[in-house]
Amino acid sequence: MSTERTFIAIKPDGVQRGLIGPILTRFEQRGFKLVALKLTWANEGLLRQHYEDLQEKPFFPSLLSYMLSGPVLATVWEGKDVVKQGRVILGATNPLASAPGTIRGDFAIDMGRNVIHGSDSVETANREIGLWFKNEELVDYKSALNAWIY
Ligand code: 3AN
Repeated sequence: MSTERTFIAIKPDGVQRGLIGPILTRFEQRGFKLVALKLTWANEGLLRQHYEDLQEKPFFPSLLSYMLSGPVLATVWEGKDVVKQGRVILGATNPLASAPGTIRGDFAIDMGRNVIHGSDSVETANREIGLWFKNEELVDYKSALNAWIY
């Protein structure tokens, strides 16, 4: 069984808008296993590391202040192809290109308030999980549901 993992974060707008429940439900219903979850107010140092590839972009200051504006729900999910599937569940970065049925396609209008983050590759996922979680926060358990999903 796949132990691929991805990092999914509900951004401050998603938390404030009460979208935690509906978003977690989509990952659970798809069959992915939750292995870590915490509500946390990120600091600038963490966000600069998280978005290190975007530091030179003109929108970086507004991205930083958006991500610092409230708590974020940080999660880790496990399962087959979860990195790619997670990106499909999220929808495109620009909500204009996000299909209805995706999280951004259903809940977002503006690229600067696009509700959710998901890792874009297995390598990025491992890096992001390491940034946001300590090893002991990743919970090791057997999901009884897995026998019905794989
Ligand atoms: P994604 O979150 O879909 O992986 P990235 O990593 O390219 O997209 O961008 C990270 C975040 O930066 C996006 N989620 C969005 O909030 C913001 N962002 C990306 N591109 C733009 C842009 N052109 N204008 C404003 N914000 C942007």
